[in-house]
Amino acid sequence: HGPVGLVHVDAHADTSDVVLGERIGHGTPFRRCVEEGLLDCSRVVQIGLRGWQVCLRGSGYSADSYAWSRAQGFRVVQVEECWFKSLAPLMEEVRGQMGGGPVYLSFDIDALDPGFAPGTGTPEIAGLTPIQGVEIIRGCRGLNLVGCDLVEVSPPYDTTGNTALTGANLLFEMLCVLPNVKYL
Ligand SMILES: [Mn+2]
Repeated sequence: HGPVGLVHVDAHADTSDVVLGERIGHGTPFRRCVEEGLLDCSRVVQIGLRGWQVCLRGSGYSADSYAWSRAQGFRVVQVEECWFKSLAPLMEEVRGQMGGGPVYLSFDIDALDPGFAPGTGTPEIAGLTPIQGVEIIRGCRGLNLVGCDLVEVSPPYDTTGNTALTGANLLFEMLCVLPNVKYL
């Protein structure tokens, strides 16, 4: 596809250079993507970012992750901009940003509030609601989506199974907005 646009939904930017001494890890993928020329950086949006504890702890994570994102041309929508409102208007803007080029959708379950999805390794309070998650995914309808994922569901922490239920339903929503899906 060449460089793709990216709709990244997450509590964390995942743009660190090195985490706990490792360049390849769950906190570094989008730094590596930029280095490898995989992203059309003016068509990247990161939604739901917070993760204050990780920044303050400073345990190998970078505190300036959002500044680095913005310096690449990413749009950063911190979670405070999402509180108490529908994200349908935001997604209208995102569709304008993405245009008709190829887009990848990456959804980290920890973007949601841990009250809804506690089964994950780095929970952060004050997150998105499942309704907002669905609004984001449905807001991708009409984009040239070329791929998508749902990451960071951790069964050992998911004592009720509710996180898996929510993750599975978000994946179903993604299948419903993928273009060119052959319905059997
Ligand atoms: Mn995350």
